Amino acid sequence: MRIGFIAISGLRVCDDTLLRLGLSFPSLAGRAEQIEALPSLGLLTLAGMTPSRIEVEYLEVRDVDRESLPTRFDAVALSTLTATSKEAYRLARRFRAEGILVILGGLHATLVPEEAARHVDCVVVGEGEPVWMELLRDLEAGRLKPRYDARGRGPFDLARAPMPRFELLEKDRYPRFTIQTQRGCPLSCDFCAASMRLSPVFRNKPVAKVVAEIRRIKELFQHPFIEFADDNTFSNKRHGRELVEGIAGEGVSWFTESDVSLADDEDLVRMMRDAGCRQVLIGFESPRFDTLDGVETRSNWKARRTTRYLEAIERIQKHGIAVNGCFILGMDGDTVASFDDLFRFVRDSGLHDVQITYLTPFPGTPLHQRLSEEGRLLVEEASERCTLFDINFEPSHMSVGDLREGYLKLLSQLYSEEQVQARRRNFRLHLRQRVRSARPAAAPPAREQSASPRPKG
Ligand code: B12
Repeated sequence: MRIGFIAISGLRVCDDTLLRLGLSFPSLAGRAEQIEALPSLGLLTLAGMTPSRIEVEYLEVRDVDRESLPTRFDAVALSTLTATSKEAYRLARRFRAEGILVILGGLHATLVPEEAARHVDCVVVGEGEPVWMELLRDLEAGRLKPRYDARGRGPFDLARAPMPRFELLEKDRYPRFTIQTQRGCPLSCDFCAASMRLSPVFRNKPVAKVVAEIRRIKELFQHPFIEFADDNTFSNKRHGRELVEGIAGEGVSWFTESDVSLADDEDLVRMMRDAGCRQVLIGFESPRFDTLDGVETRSNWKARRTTRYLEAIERIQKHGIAVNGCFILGMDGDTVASFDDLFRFVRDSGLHDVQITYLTPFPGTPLHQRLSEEGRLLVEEASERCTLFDINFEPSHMSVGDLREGYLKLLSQLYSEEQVQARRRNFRLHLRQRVRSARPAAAPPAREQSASPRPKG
């Protein structure tokens, strides 16, 4: 039996103007280049769970319509996100035409399994691990089922997480590697289409397993930079400390995502820096309480934190960890004044990096359901527009045109050389102050010493 683990690679933006504009900014183009090459950890993880009697390969397809199709597999495991789901369906049709079984999984298949089932032989809903061994047995026995739903089996225990098959990756192709240290999120934002949709329960992976994965990557690749494929690495501070203590000795540089409560624990932030953390991405979403009011559905947590955003950014960056602040434009509380408000906030916050995206109604989320019920989706089935950089809904206090123009203008302002240099200069100041404050106070020159009376005895 031979299985191909196939990921659809590359970033996606439908709006050509935005794409061209975005790529015209060196700092944005640089970031895009760094991240778009990230491999599919989901597929490498399932490959790691696949018994050695089954031959496995990991491949990436960028152009699903034109690239030649590897036909040496009995079955392919396809992973897809909403933005590339239609491409995945076209790719599935090509494999099936060759008599190759297509198994589809991932966030989009989990969010809309009925739609996915129309295009493939088998859909896996939820996390892959809880059903993968059963699926393989069925596959080998020629009785693959059309659907395997992991959600009814409870959250996968990350203490049983397999070692992802990093060795399947092509050498020298990946500037960065992803490792996952947790799944789920204690928060519940109505727009979120990330890991909490696979299984809402927040869980941490044992630190020893994370360290083992880092060591595996170090064995295979020179000076790897690690991106934690987490939604909220440090929402559990106690585990966060254990994690940082565990990876401190590994000598790797890393990046992760966490919520703003990270700033509540400066000791942890200091430990993170010493353990190689270079940047954290924080979903601030909006600096305005009114705009965020009700978005986090459990305790309105994000809205209630807006007043402490500036202090939080300072508390993290002063320890030498760059903050990449993420903001969403087009939420119901936003008006045409929100663009300039955000520009001023970012400028005055000292943020080292910033990412702005459009509110995106991913199918299967409460936001999508609400906007659909309100008749505010522009095109119901436009999954290809779920890129975070394309508009697929009617904003409440401005037109689609206002939102797009405001976004493009803000992007040009935020990524102007002047603003990028200002952010970098400000952050370098932090680094210098940090080095200075870390340096032990110099002893007064000898001459002076004689002036002070010698201590007794
Ligand atoms: C790393 C990452 C990337 C990487 C790698 C993507 C990849 N192929 O995995 C890169 C940088 C390439 C990327 C690109 C994009 N990303 Co991205 N990315 C992430 C991130 C940070 C982590 C994903 C991850 O590695 N998770 C860990 C693994 C273990 O989980 P998993 O992939 O879900 O796999 C599990 C299950 O889903 C399932 N499974 C997955 N695949 C399969 C396949 C089979 C056959 C089976 C049985 C099971 C299965 O089993 C796995 C184990 O349980 C997430 C945020 C998040 N935390 O989810 C955003 C995220 C997934 N990205 C997102 C988006 C929008 C994009 C882009 C569209 C952005 C753009 N405009 O270009 C592109 C699309 C790229 C593409 N070609 O599809 C959204 C997707 C939302 C959605 N529902 O579609 C997320 C959730 C971020 C967000 N804030 O909303 N991304």
